Order: sequence, then structure tokens, then C-alpha cells
Amino acid sequence: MNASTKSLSVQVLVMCVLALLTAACSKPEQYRPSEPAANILNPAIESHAEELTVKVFDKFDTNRDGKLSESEYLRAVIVMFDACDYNHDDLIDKDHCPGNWDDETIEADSDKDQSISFAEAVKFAIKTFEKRDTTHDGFLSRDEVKASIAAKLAVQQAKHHAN
Ligand SMILES: [Ca+2]
Ligand SMILES: [Ca+2]
Ligand SMILES: [Ca+2]
Repeated sequence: MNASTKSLSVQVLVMCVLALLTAACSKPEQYRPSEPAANILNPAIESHAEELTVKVFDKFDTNRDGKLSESEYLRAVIVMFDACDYNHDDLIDKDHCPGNWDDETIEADSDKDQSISFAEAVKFAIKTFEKRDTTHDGFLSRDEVKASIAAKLAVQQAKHHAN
């Protein structure tokens, strides 16, 4: 793997983890929204969500059982956090991800200092894991992951339209 391939794969990884988890460094302008309503799942979002779900499972379903356990999910959060923390100060700042500082990110920033600390990220990740585990079986299935990614993409798209 050469350097540029590696950096591209890191970017893709960051995008999909962020779409899954919340927070931030993806590039909304890469989605070419054609449908303004956030609650209508258009085919572009559907296929993008599918693609990202495959990547998330490839990377983070380490025991290959087709579902994400809480520890696999937390590992994804740690990898995501590291990738987004460009200046390695253990904080993800709003400046690092202005386009995606959304309601969830704001909620994750529990002390409201406009940055997500590692502790805030982990705490919030546990909460979102429970929310995304709609079947309450302690695992995130592909469908659950895909649904949360699609919801995230739809929010980004709506936001993109609003701007
Ligand atoms: Ca697994
Ligand atoms: Ca904070
Ligand atoms: Ca589940």
C-alpha cells in the first residue's frame, strides 16, 4: 500500500466511522443531494449507507460474527477519535469539523466547551450504542448500523441544502 492509498483509506475510514458515530470530519459536499427532504431516503443515500456499512464491518467487526459488539464499537470510536484529533491534544475541536458540528456532536460536548474530549466521546458512544441497538440485543446488526449511517447522511444532506 503506497502512501497516497493509505491516506485515502484513512479518509474513507474516518468518514464511515464518523457517519456511524457522530462527530465529524467527513466532507458533505461529496454527497450530491438531489432531494431536499431529510426524511426521504433517496437511492444515493441508501447506496452510500450500504457502502459505508460494508467498510465499517470490514474494519471493526473483528471477530467476523456479522455484528458489532460494544467493545468493537468502542474501538471504532477510539480509532475515529485519533484520526480526527489532528493536533493530538486529545480534543476534537469544532474547527476540525465545522460542517458536521451537528445536534449529536453538541450533545456529546457535555461541558459545552466547543470540543469533544476523549472522555466525552466514549461516554457519548456508549449512549449512542444503546440508542442504535434498536433490537436491544447488545449488538449492532448491519441493518442497525446502516440505518444510523443513512440517518446521519440524510441530516448532512439536509444541512447541506440549508446552507
Ligand atoms: Ca463482531
Ligand atoms: Ca467538551
Ligand atoms: Ca441490535
